[in-house]
Amino acid sequence: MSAPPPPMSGLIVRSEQPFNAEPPLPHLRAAFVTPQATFYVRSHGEVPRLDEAHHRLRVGGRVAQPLDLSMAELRQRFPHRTVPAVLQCAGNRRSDLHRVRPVSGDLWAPGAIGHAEWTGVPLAEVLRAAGAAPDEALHVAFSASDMVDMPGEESFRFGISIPMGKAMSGEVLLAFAINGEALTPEHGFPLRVVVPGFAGIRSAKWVTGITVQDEPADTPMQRKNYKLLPPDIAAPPFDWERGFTINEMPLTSAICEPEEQATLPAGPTLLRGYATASGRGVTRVDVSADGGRRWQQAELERRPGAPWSWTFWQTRLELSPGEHELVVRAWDSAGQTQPASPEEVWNAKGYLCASWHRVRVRAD
Ligand SMILES: Nc1nc2c(c(=O)[nH]1)N[C@H]1C(S)=C(S)[C@@H](COP(=O)(O)O)O[C@H]1N2
Ligand SMILES: [Mo]
Repeated sequence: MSAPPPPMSGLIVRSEQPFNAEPPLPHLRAAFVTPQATFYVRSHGEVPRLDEAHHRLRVGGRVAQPLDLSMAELRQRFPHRTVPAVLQCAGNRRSDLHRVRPVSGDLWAPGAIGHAEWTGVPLAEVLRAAGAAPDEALHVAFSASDMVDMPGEESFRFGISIPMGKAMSGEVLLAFAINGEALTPEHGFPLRVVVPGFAGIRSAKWVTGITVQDEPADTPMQRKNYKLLPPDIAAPPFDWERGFTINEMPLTSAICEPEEQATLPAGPTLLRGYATASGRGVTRVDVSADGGRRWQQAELERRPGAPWSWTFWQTRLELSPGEHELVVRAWDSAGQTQPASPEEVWNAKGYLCASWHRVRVRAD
C-alpha cells in the first residue's frame, strides 16, 4: 500500500526538520481563500500525529471552574463560528532583510502567509464558561503537544500567550476546521488556536491546555524570541529585554506575479498580489515600474464585512524593453503606508519585514 501524497505538495521547503514550507507566489495568488494544501507550514518541532477521539482540552489557572473537555464536548457545548482570517508568520519576507545584513531564521519569501475560513468555537465562550475574570491585565497561555528544540535551550513543550483583551474578542477561535475541512496534522489537527491579526506564533497548533495567568507564558518563545529588537543589536547573545513582544502584524503587501527575475514580453503586463492591514482596512494599493518614482493605483478585491480577511490587488503596467524594478505599497484606513526600504526595519531576528515589496524583472 502506498502512502497518501503529502498534503503540502508543491510547496517550497525552507527546512525539512522542523518542517517549514511556503507556496510559490503565483499559487498563493491563485485563490482568494487559500486551500489548505497551499497554506504555508511553520513548525518548531516534529509534527504530532494526534487522535481526535482521545484529545482533551484543559482550561485552568485563574478561572472559577476548570474544564476538561473532549473534542466532542467542545463541539457540542459551544457555539460554532467561522472567521475568514489571514495567518502570517512574523518572519514572512525575512529574505528581504537578510539581503541588507544577515539575520537568523528561515529565509521566507512573501509566501509565509495565507487566508482561510477558520471554523471553531470562540475562545471567549470557553473562557466565560470557565469563569475567567475578564481582567485585561491577565494573560491567556496556550500549551500544545509538540516538543520544541531551540538553539541554546533545553527541549521544551510549545507554549505561547496572548493578552486577555484579545482572548475575549469574538474573533479568536479554537478551530477544528479550515475551509470547511478537518485540519491536517501539519496545520494543527485536531484543534488549534487562530488569533486573527496577530503574528502566527500566537495561533498555537495541537492545543491541549489553556491557562489564565498573571504573566505571559513562561517559555523561551514567549520570553525571548518573537520580539522586535532595536537595530543596534546585530548578533547573539541578544539582549531580549530591549525587544518588544510581537502581537499585531503591520500593514504589508507583496507582488505575487510576475515573479522575481522573470523575463517578460515588453508591453502591458499584469501585476497581481496581496495586501493586509490586520484589522484595519486596506484603502489603496500603489504600484510602480520604476522603483517608486511614479505610482499607479491597483484595482482591489476584498470581502466586505470580513475585517481579518486580506485584499487582493491587480493592475496592468506598461513595461518598456529593459530592466525594471516593480514595487508595491499599500495604504490603510488611518492613512499610513509602508516604509520604503528594508534598511529602515532591519532587525537581527528578521521579523516584520513590511517595507515596499520590490521585484526585479526584464522585459524584451
Ligand atoms: N504547537 C505549535 N503551534 C504553532 C507553531 C508550532 O511550532 N507549534 N508554530 C507557530 C508559528 S511560528 C506559525 S507562523 C503558525 C503557522 O501555522 P501553519 O503551519 O498552520 O501555517 O503556527 C504557530 N503555531
Ligand atoms: Mo511564525
